Amino acid sequence: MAFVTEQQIRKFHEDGFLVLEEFFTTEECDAMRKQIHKIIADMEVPSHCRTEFSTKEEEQLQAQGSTDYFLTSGDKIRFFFEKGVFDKKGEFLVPKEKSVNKVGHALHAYDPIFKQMTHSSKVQELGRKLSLEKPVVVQSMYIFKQPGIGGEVTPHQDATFLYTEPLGRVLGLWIALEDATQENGCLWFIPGSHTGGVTRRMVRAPPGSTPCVQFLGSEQPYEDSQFIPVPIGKGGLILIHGEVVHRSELNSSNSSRHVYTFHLMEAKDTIWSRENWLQPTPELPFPSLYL
Ligand code: AKG
Repeated sequence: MAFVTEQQIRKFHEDGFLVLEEFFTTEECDAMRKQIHKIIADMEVPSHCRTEFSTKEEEQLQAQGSTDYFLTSGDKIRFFFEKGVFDKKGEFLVPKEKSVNKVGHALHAYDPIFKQMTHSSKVQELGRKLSLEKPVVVQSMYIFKQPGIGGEVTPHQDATFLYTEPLGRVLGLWIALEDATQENGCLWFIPGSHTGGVTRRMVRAPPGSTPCVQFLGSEQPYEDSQFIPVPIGKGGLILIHGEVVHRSELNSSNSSRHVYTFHLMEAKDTIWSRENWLQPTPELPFPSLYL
């Protein structure tokens, strides 16, 4: 693997993100892509996507169904779709492998290939280089950024969604399984934006409410000129500080931009907010990165 130098670690602390090209091999990337292909071939379409609704009550039930599906996905492998990919009867309007926006949020726990990559010795070594003492894996996602329809991700800080006390304990590892370019929707960052805390938090709404989460505070306005594009080759890894501001654009190209991403938390002396949408469960307490 790419050896991580002290200078790179310093750069990470300075910028709030770090690019590590060729962290995973082509073979490892292809193994992940092959595995997701199998998972999608076997996927069961969630019932709230199949429901035809015509009355207000049915509409509410459908919204509640998708709320529950999301809120209880932290310890499961579940499917989240692009808009407009189902007809009224819940049948696919596009090939099903082109319909999925992402798969989340526990591939790292329940799928053997993603589990192996998440806990690979090079990821563990990276954790040690970053002086993480008790890192745990809180969630994972496979993001497709489908050609032509893969939606934009608006500017945000991951700690908005994954809040800890103190801050500064969450890290994203974002692995390009194909080249990520400006054309197909690479990440963009505001270098150095990770030092001012968070201005917006997404918290669980009271049980039974729709939507199931609400925002406290608001995202600051950012200028486009503050962001820099960060293209990266297949196999590259971007390390993302929990408070650095980042975004990605709509993929209007003809190529997909698959990534596998997961988040770590340094659990030593850290409180995971009970208000986060994502909670550890008896079935899946956050697993230690170090096996
Ligand atoms: C995140 O995982 O926090 C992202 O911002 C991912 C955005 C993307 O992959 O386009």
